[in-house]
Amino acid sequence: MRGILNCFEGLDRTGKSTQVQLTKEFIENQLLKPTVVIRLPDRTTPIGQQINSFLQGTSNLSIELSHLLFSANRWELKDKIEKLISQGVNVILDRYSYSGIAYSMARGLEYQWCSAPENGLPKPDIIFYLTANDQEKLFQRGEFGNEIFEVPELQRKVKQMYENNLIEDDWIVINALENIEFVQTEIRKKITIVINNFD
Ligand code: T5A
Repeated sequence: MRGILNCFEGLDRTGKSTQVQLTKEFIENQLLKPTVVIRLPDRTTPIGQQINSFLQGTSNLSIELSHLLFSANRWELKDKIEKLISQGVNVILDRYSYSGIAYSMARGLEYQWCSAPENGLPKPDIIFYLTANDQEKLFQRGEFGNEIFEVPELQRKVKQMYENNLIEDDWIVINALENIEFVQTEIRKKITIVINNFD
C-alpha cells in the first residue's frame, strides 16, 4: 500500500512548519504510520544554496531564473518522493509547486509560464492552505522581514494569487490566526480521514 502525499501551502509566517512537525508526530505516534517531512525550498542542495542566498538578499537573480531554480529544486526531489510513497511512507511537503506559482505570479509572471515547469511532478493527495484575513497579524509574528519576500505589499499579492488562481474545491483552507492547538485539531481530523481511506 502506498503512502500519502500531503502538502502545506500558504503565506509566510502562517505556521506551516509548526503544523508540519505536529502533523508528522500525530501520524507516526497516533496513526502509527512512517512519515517523512520535506521542506521546500530544500536549501541543502547546490541549487537550494543558490536559492537561499537569493532569499537572504546576498545574491541577485532575475524573476525568471529564480522561478526556474525553485522548480528545479522540486525536480531534484521527485525520485525521492516517489520512492518513499511507493514504500508506504507518508510524505509531508512544507511548500510545493503552488508556492512556486503564487509567488512568481505575485512578482509579475504569467500563470502558464509559471505552471509549465511543474507539470510531471507528483500530485498531492491532500493540500492544507494556511491563510489569514487580517494579514497584518502575520507581519507581527517573529522574524517576519528577514527574507526578501517578507514584505507586506508582496505578501498581499501572494494571497490574491493563491486565492484567485490556485485554490481548488478539495483544498483544506485553514485560518492561521487560530491558536496552534486549534489549527492542529482541524488538520488531524482531515488527515485521519484521508489516511484511513488509503488503508
Ligand atoms: N518560495 C518558496 C517561492 O517564492 N517559490 C517557491 O517555489 C517556494 C518553494 C521561503 C520563501 O520562498 C518562497 C516563499 C517564501 O517567501 P520558507 O522557507 O517556507 O520559504 O519560508 P516561510 O513560509 O516564511 O516559512 P516560515 O518558516 O517563515 O513560516 P511558517 O513555516 O509558515 O511558520 P512557522 O511555523 O515557522 O511559524 C512562524 C512563527 O509564528 C508562530 C511560530 O511560533 C513562529 O514564531 N506561530 C504562531 N503564532 C500564533 N498562532 C499560531 N497559530 C502560530 N503558528 C505559528
